[in-house]
Amino acid sequence: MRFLTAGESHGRGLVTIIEGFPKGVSLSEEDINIELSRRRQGYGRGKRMSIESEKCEIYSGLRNGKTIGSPISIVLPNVDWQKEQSPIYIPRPGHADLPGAIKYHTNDIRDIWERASARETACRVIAGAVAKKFLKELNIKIISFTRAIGPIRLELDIDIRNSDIEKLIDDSPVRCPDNKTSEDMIRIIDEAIEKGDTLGGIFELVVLNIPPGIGTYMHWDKRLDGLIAQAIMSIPSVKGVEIGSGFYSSENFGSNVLDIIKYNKNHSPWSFYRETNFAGGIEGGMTNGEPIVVRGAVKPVPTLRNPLPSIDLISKEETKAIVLRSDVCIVPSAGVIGEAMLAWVLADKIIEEFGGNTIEEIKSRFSQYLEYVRSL
Ligand code: EPS
Repeated sequence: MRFLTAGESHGRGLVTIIEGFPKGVSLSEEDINIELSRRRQGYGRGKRMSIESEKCEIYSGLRNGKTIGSPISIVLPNVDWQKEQSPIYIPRPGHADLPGAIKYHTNDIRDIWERASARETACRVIAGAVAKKFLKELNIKIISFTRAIGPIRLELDIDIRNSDIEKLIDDSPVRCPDNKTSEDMIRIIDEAIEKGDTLGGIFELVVLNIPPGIGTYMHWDKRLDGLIAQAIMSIPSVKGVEIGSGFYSSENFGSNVLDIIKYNKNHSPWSFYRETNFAGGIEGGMTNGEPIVVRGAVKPVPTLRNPLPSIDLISKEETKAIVLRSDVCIVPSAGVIGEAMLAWVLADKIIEEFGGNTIEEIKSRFSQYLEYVRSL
């Protein structure tokens, strides 16, 4: 499978084209709009998000509410479409502005600004919403939450299998399942708002019900951990990706952080299991049957209301970066985008490994494999 996105932040709209998606999966505009509205929320988003309606239109690839195997094209109109766009000559530190202007031989950074905008991540969420419909058929679920905003970090261990967790995450304006930490996170975002500054943080993704053996140790470009890292790192503003307790493990003895293998015929969902999950559910580029855990480190948004020093590309004089409306913190939205990218990678890998053009074929091969794993 692959997906392609097109569109600029203040252009007419965004287009997503999905190729290679199996036939027979039910899909509606509403399924996608729910995910789009999750991306739009989050304490710290700017005014733009209240302007956009985030209602997509499916143009092709569906018949009677089910995919038909042909390319799926989805349009998301921009309410804030601006026909006339003035040139911009002052790049923001941390954005694509300057390297993009040099690359495209221009002093006017408008074209770069418009395409490098995080508006494009709405397309990721659209593709991810479609991938999630596929994963749902296989009972695979992805949950995300905010682990940190700036220096405020959720230190508790989260039992993601607890069914109350999702409600706690959804009820928190910063998508953090602990009330006290949520309040502290909101307080530090308020501090950034007051100072005209911005904040980054860490989102965490957890995949449940994924069997062992998805992915491969055979080739560097097919390893699941590598594919996940690329997909998460490709989200604008993500500057670090961690699988499981990657950085913590690097500071410890192997005997403390390698997940001991256990066996119990009655253990659910599989007889081979681990009591710890430092590996984040991946060993040798493959799932090991434990939940997949991935973290994305997000840098602070580059558009500051209290702008940083920069250089005017025409005069080459020192000046201040341009001040425009901006998000202050996008970490809660980045978690939703991370879910989408992870859903895409997993759906793609499963389709590659279990083959077939229709959901029925894939499901039947997948359940045969589950039966085998459960019989061990
Ligand atoms: C963005 C700047 C802001 C954000 C935008 C990304 O938009 P605007 O310049 O229109 O105020 O809100 O994010 C989105 C539009 C979105 O859908 O997430 C930027 O410069 O990257």
